[in-house]
Amino acid sequence: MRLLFMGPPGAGKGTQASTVAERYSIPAVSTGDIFRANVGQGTPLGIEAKRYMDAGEYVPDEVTNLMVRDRIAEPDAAGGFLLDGYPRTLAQVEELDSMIAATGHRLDAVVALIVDEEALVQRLLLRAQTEGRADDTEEVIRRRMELYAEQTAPLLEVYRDHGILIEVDGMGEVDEVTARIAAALEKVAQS
Ligand code: B4P
Repeated sequence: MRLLFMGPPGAGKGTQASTVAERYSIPAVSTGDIFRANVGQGTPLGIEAKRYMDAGEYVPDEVTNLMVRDRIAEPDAAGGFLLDGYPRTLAQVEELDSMIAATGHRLDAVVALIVDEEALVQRLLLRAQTEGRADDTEEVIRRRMELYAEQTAPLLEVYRDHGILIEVDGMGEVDEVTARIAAALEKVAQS
């Protein structure tokens, strides 16, 4: 399976990705996690990414695309992968299309998690108390939402036109959302 998880900040992408990836025995690749790991290790990529992430801005496409290209070329992704938080811009969509086409495969499904804006802000403010992420302040959260609406939400239409978009209600308990995603993907696996 080659899957994408999309949705605004706090929609539950990272929360759900690991469970779903385990179910299909594919790696869950989160661009946000890779950036954070690099920030933590103080690598040149981390130093560059941190400037953007702390402000709630997207890391430039050329940096992000190269990182994803390298990651999905690794042997564990040969049989499939779940990308969480990528693509986020039209340039990333185009780049991903060419990466996948070069391997002779195609995307199986794009799962979009739908959650009310106020619930998103509350989830992220709660996470701020437990994890202390630099980009989980209310001001930065609002900027991330704005950027999502401007640059990423329109991408859903691209995947809808390709007939591979699955919209899932992301409200409610984590387990309930997991069950909804599993039911939707089961249909894809059977088709
Ligand atoms: P991400 O790490 O992708 O951050 P995110 O959008 O907040 O999603 P995340 O996966 O962490 O949170 P989730 O919704 O699961 O990106 C961070 C930054 O990295 C971006 O702002 C950008 O700067 C950069 N970046 C990443 N990818 C990029 C790209 N492709 N291009 C350019 N820049 C990029 O969960 C949020 C919280 O909600 C958690 O605390 C969770 O416990 C809680 N939660 C989840 N489901 C819940 C539920 N059902 N009920 C209650 N709480 C729930």
